[in-house]
Amino acid sequence: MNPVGADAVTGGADGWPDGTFTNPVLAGFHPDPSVCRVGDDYYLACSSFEYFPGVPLFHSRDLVHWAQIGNVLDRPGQLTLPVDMPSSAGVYAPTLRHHDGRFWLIVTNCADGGGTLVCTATDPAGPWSDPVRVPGVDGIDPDLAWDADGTCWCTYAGIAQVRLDPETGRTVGPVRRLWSGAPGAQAPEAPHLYRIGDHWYLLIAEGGTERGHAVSIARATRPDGPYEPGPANPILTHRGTHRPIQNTGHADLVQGPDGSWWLMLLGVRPGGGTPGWHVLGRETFLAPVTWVDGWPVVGDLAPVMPAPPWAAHPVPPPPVRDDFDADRLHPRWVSVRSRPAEVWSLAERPGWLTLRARGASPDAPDVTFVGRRQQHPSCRVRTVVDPGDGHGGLVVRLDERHHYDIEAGGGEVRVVARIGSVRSTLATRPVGAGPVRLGIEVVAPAPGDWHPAKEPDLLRLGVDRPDGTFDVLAELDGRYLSTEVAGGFTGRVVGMYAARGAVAFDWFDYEPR
Ligand code: 6LW
Repeated sequence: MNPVGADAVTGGADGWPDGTFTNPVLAGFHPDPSVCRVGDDYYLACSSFEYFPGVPLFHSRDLVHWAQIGNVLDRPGQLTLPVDMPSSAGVYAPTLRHHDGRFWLIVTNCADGGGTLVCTATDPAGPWSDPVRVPGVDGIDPDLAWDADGTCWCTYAGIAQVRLDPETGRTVGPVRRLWSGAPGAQAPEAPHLYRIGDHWYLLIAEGGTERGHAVSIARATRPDGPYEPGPANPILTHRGTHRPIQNTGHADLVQGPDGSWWLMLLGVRPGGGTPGWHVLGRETFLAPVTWVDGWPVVGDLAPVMPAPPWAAHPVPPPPVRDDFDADRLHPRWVSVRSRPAEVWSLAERPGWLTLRARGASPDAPDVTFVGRRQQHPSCRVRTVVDPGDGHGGLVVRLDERHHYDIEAGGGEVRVVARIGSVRSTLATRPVGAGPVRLGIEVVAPAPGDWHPAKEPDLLRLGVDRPDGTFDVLAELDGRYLSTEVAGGFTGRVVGMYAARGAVAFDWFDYEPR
């Protein structure tokens, strides 16, 4: 199968509304996508940083519609994220590949001396193996590629490369520098190596994961080089443009069901005035690739894209409500650093999620928290919380130092904002004993409603009154829960927490608006 020279991808086919699809294909904090194809099925993994379980794993039949089927690192024995690790440390960019009947995932845990780890699975939904450590790979963004004689090459940020026995984690021979991208560009990283036609192609990101981010390519006739840079690097960047998708980089190549080529990459959608704030983290986008004279050329990347020439395989959207009636949490629910069995239960009060406080607020690195990624610019979140003798509620968090909370306990509901070193209680409302309906509404501004200091969005935190109206206790500027303010590599996560005692939640609604 030598796809070099395949035609441009145009036109629509079955099941695509208006002959288009929408980018991002995986909205919200899903950065550093790595994708592999097995027959008609595609699998995708991304970074997870301080969240447990780590490395969410998705399945698709059409590269556009993805459903989460698990997490690679979902047992404490596979992933230690110590309480003193900083946010945005932890689990960095994975590479997911299928080789010799097994799925292989190589990834870096930047916390706890974990370093480079390899896990394998026969079923990508799990269970995944305990990690094999790779002490000889001392860098982020490891990639795995096998040549025809079965030699495994591990290529990582730098761009460096070493041969590897992935079964044992032992490296073989010296580490060699392969390429450093454009002269003077920062952070050559995110390498992926592919055998395509007569060449080995080395795809990298450079320029840093911020507005200067770019994708470049080089090729060689052997996996270990020497590498010849592409004639038109970078092959993708949105730097210096007004395009709504920015920071484009960290990409992986994949072939569609018709043999055409596609790039899955990260990008962000900044909002508000200048300099622009992105609040949903780095998201996963899909762009078409054609080949010209043996080099990949990336097509237009936009929020609305021409449908690919194969049938759509939509997946049902996740239900608005999780009523906590199942005996396990869906893989989309994440916690901060760890989720030991003693801090949460679906059985203690059947039909409710019970959380038991460790850290005394969302400021604490060991806060007992169960949440999900905010995936839509505008959305509506609701829960019923029974604080009992404790305190707990809803939080939208970027990290420990940047979050907005609405908390019930002690006969009242209060809204607390933490922005850097400033922490303030903004409103309180007396409520009776027993369960309370708490809510958060995130409202992105209407298009055209712009001024230079305009906020990217507004967050309204409040209480549902018995008559069904939403009593807003505080309306807050969303920029303080953005990456440009908080820093780091993640995005917004919204969920439930316990700050004191045992707090129970009857259900949780997340509804795109
Ligand atoms: C990742 C690097 C990057 O390891 O950001 O955007 C780092 N790319 O490749 C953290 O996601």
